[in-house]
This record gives sequence, C-alpha cells and structure tokens, in this order.
Amino acid sequence: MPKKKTILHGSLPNIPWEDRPDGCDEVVWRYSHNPVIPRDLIPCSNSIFNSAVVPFEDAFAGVFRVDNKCRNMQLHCGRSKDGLNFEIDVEPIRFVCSEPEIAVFVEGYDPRVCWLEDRYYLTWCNSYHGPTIGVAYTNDFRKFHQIENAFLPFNRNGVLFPRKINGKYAMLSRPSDTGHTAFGDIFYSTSPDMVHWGCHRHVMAPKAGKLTWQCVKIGAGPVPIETTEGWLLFYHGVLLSCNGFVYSMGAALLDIDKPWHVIYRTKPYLLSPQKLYECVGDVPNVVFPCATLHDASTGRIAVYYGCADTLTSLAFCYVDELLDFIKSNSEL
Ligand code: BMA
Repeated sequence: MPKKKTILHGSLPNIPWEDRPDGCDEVVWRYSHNPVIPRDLIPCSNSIFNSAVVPFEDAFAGVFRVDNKCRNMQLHCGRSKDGLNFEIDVEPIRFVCSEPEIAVFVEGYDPRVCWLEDRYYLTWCNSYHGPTIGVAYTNDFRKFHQIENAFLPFNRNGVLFPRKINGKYAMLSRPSDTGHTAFGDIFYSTSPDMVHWGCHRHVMAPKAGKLTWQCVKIGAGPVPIETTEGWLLFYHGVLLSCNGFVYSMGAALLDIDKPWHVIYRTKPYLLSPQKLYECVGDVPNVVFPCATLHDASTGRIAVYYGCADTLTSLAFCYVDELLDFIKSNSEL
C-alpha cells in the first residue's frame, strides 16, 4: 500500500482488484480470471473490446465497442455492480443530435468516457467522411447527446482530460489516415466550449528509426490521471512485424499545466500481447487500453484493455510503483 496520496482525485474503495500474484515482479499484472467481457456476451456480438468503464452512482457504467455479427462497429451502453460482471444493452446507443448531418451514425469504435464538471463525456472514433473524433455527453447512461465532431477527418484516439486546463477543455488525439495508418503522433488541443478545438500542440512521436514496441505509431489510451507528479497517461504503441502490427501498452507523465510537455516516458512496454487471449483473435497481438478505475486513497489502478480486437480484460498496478518504474525506465 502506498504511504502518500499520489492520485489527486477520486476515492473508489470498490475498485475491481486482485493483488499481485506471488512470484510476479511485473509493475502491471493481469487479472487471473481474464477476460472480464467475453466476445459473445450479447446475442448480436462478434466481439466486445476497446471499451470504457467509469464509476457511476454506487457502481460502474460504461460504453462498449461491440462489433456485431454483420461486422459493423457499434457503441453499446452497459452497467456493472463490481466492474467484473457486466450487463451490456443488446441495442446500440442511439444518439440524440440536433444537427442532422452529424446525426447520421455510420460506425463508431474505441470509446473513452470522461467525467468532466457535471456530466460524462463520451469520445470515440466516429465516421464522418473518414474517421474523426465524435463527442457526446450523458448524465444517466441512457440518453446520449451528440455534439459536433472535434476535428476534421482523419483522426483517432480522442481522449479528454478530466478537468479544464488553463481555463480550456483539453483533448489528446492522433491524426491519422482512412486506413490502418502506418504513422501517428499524439497531439494536444484545447477548446473554450467543447465544440471549437485549436491551439494544437505536439506531445509525442513514435520511437522510429529502430525496432521498438512503439516505433510505428502511438495513441492515447484511458483518460489521464492527475497525480502529484503530473498527468499519468497510459498509451498504446505499435510495431510492425513480418506478421503485421503488434499493439502494446506503455505510460508517460505529462506536465500538469502544459500537458504537451512529456516529463517521462517508458522505454520498455508495461504490457504486451503474450497471453493466448491477447495473441489470438480477430486481430492477433493487440493489447489496447481504453479506461482505468483508480482509488486515490490506496493508489490502486485497474486498467481495462481490449485483447486481440475480440474481448476485454483487466490489469492492475499501484500508482507509486508505476511512477517509480516510469522514472527509472524513461527515454524521451
Ligand atoms: C486500430 C483501431 C483499434 C484496433 C487496432 C488493432 O487502428 O482500429 O480499434 O484495436 O487498430 O486492430
């Protein structure tokens, strides 16, 4: 247990949790009963992965990427009492939107959910003449109000910060292309109103030049966690092997007031596809973190991550151990 309070906000004693197994010396360890969400949880689902879970009322709610049996990418709402057993709506979210052109839902994937001020914001990879960042909000996980897409296509991995920074809403994103994008840096943008985004700043590039787990492209993962040392950002990094892309997870610490300044960044990965359920599935060799639950009073963090574009799993860590690891294994 940590001695100091490193995570600044959010006490969540009922976080899903399992202690580090005996003999394990990894800073991030997997839940022994993974996956927590199987691919066939609801009748229409081909796969359920890359999904977002947040505290809601005295339990948990979330938005889940469900690729259905027509292989359309849809967003479904779901709830859980313990963060381990989920009920996911059989019908996808139908957004309420006053702007008819934006309201045409083609497909949506890789949701992130962020509690900000007085509501939950949902960002996701939305289709509007190519991938871009959709934005919606909800208070009850029943009715979702869609607002304007944040950016022009092509963009993916839009992740909000959980509070205004220097008086502005702030979002990370990853400009991309229409396809499976063989490049990608993380950028930071701000908005006065959650509609108009600008003042773009470069945050991080892939580690190109030689083979690393993050040499092709990187993208923000869960909503950043505010700590005494900076914003803790889990992110995914991609390498290209002779068998295709391999998605792993790392972490960075970003400056609190200027989050486009990276203070530390993991040189080795924290989690890479090694378990069978991460290596075998619709897209092999993918771990893709999209959400955390964290408890400020104990420093525990639970990370939800998609596995092989097929199902959803959990991994755990302690914030202080993780920050120590990031600092002593950093390469900017
Ligand atoms: C990315 C996204 C993710 C997916 C990953 C691996 O481009 O589409 O949803 O997990 O590819 O297929």
